[in-house]
Amino acid sequence: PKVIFSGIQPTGIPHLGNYLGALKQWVKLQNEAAPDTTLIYSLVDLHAITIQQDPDQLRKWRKESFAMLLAIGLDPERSTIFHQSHVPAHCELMWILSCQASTGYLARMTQWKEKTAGEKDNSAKLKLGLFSYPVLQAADILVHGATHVPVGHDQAQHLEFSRQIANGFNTVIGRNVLVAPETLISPAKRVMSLKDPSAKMSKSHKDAKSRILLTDTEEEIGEKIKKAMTDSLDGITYDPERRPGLSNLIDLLHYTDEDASKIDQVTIAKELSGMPLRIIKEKVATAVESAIRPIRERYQALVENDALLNDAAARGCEKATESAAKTLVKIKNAVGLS
Ligand code: AQP
Repeated sequence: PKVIFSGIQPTGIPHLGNYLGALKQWVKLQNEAAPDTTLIYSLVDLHAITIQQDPDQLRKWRKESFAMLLAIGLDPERSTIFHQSHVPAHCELMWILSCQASTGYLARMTQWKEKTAGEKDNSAKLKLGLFSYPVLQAADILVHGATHVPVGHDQAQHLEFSRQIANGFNTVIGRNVLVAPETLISPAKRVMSLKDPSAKMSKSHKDAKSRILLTDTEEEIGEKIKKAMTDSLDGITYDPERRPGLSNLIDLLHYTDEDASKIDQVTIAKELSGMPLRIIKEKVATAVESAIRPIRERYQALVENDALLNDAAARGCEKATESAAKTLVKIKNAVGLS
């Protein structure tokens, strides 16, 4: 049977990129899963602290992110939804895998290179946790024996690392203890920043207008899309290379509008040609608002309900602890720790 695992960092309210690139697919997988498929979704708070966080802010984000996972349609009875730090087996496996992981391989990770660019001569500032992040990510996946991991395009390289570490570990041990998971890349492309369409939409970017949060009001969505960066070329064409801002808006229409989802982006651009950009932006804003509205409304009710959130988190912790223990015992046994 399939075991599906994925995670999201509780580093802010999830944005449209997180939703279209990952969370929407989590819900679809849940709703279409065979009865014997296990679904495990984690709020990876230990990953969140690889960057300095304010403790009160992090506490708030953990709760809000949990509420958001329920608001998008995850069902805590069907799926295991939990805070990573509640299940110590993730860290235990991480240590065991760290003893196999190659530092050369980790140093070549794009995310490490990007996040540390400019700091190379200042090793006191380069943190071990950020460097070994992919090992913890591998542990998250492998400790549950995940067979399938749905992620956005930007995570493909880390997933390849998890596969390699699983295969490497099995080779050293001489038998298949760990499952090398398959990557399920989300059908949606990367959603780009509304302010700098060469960068992905991100929770941590300093300009809040660069992203649409799943809690944004209709007015906020309209305003952000109205101000989204496009270009001054004539006409409406779908050309992500030369016209990344406009193409990002066409992508958003494709992923959020019922009719536009049935045709490809080049055809959408043809249908829109002749319309003023202002009208196109209004169409995009309307489609995004109708995709987000039900989520926002459910979220508002859930985030107030501490009892429900605490119960769901406790239930998730219990189920995840049980799932992780099964693999951890086999691994400890394989390396001589039991
Ligand atoms: N812009 C994006 N387009 C499509 N998918 C995206 N994901 C993130 N940004 C986009 C996918 O969301 C899932 C959870 O991401 P994460 O919480 O691990 O954070 P991240 O990938 O580091 O991106 P964020 O949200 O922008 O956070 P910060 O700013 O803190 O780095 C992943 O499956 C990811 O692929």
